Amino acid sequence: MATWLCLLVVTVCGATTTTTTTLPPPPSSSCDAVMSSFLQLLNHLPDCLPSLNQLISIQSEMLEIMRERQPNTDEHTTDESVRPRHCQDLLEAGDTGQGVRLVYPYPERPDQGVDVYCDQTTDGGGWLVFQHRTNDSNPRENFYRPWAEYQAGFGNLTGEFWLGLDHLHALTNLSHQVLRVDLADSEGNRRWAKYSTFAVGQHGDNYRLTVHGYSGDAGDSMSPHTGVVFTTYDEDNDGISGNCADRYKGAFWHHTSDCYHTNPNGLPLVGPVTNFTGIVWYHWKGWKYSLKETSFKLRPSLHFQLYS
Ligand SMILES: *[C@@H]1O[C@H](CO)[C@@H](O)[C@H](O)[C@H]1NC(C)=O
Ligand SMILES: *[C@@H]1O[C@H](CO)[C@@H](O)[C@H](O)[C@H]1NC(C)=O
Ligand SMILES: *[C@@H]1O[C@H](CO)[C@@H](O)[C@H](O)[C@H]1NC(C)=O
Ligand SMILES: *[C@@H]1O[C@H](CO)[C@@H](O)[C@H](O)[C@H]1NC(C)=O
Ligand SMILES: [Ca+2]
Repeated sequence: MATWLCLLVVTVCGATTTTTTTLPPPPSSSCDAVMSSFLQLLNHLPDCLPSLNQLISIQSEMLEIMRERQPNTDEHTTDESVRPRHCQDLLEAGDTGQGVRLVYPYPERPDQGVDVYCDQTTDGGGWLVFQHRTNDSNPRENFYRPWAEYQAGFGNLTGEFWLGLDHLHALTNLSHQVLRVDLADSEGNRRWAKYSTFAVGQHGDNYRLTVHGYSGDAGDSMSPHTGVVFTTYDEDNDGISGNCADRYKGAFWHHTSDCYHTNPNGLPLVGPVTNFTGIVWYHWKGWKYSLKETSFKLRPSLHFQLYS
């Protein structure tokens, strides 16, 4: 105890006071030497006191800061370091509301906010919706759009929309993400698919898709698309002769075997159709059925990364 106190006094006085010019040398390992240093130091204690007070106040400030850094205690702060990066951050900060929210997914541009749609009710919440089709929209949004618009995003966040490939890359590059797809047919049936890994590459690599780890009841129509890049009617990256996005009227990560197993950005047809241009999830309804609703959403797979 005495040794500890002695070391503390030496540290504090040595580090922060300039008035004590006659400090003894650092205590040796011998207990006697330590004790004698301590006794000498007692003479300097009045000089030490302001420093000790300073130390104590610094310590309590640090404790305060550490408390503030704990999750869930800093709800409505505008501190840059705790700005929400996606919908899961908002949920953990206590914002359980469904709807449009501002998030900051660009670490290199911390002030760039992006409006997104948060789904805080499905499957535990925390989902950031990046694609939505529904025939409740009147009129239907046009999804037959060029490359530049698929990069930047389009549509109405409270109706039908595509969030945009640049935002998707930023969001999936922050940390590992899970993909969830919710589907509805015109008879009122609903199905879902979830993928434990989902990432969208950078612009220079044409937003290459990584998706695997299926679970759900809709069937796995997404993992056949893993490893391929994005194609629109005016930007053909699909690796087959002809353009899949033009042929099937839907921009997507088209693959080289049959173009697609899901075509969520296809024409807004509803129900059974005679061609292959609809909003398709092959493993549920086959090629010739256009879904009434689709919703693609992402969420961090490791929640502890949120406050790293
Ligand atoms: C977006 O969609 C909602 C719901 O369909 C509608 O109320 C709103 O007016 C739309 N906003 C725009 C700008 O079209
Ligand atoms: C983010 O992107 C960089 C460069 O493209 C890559 O090296 C890194 O693995 C990505 N991180 C995640 C979590 O996807
Ligand atoms: C949506 O599709 C259903 C058929 O499943 C149809 O009855 C309904 O009128 C459509 N709604 C709109 C707004 O077009
Ligand atoms: C596909 O069929 C639907 C009707 O089922 C029609 O509206 C659409 O124009 C057709 N698309 C093409 C490319 O033929
Ligand atoms: Ca091609």
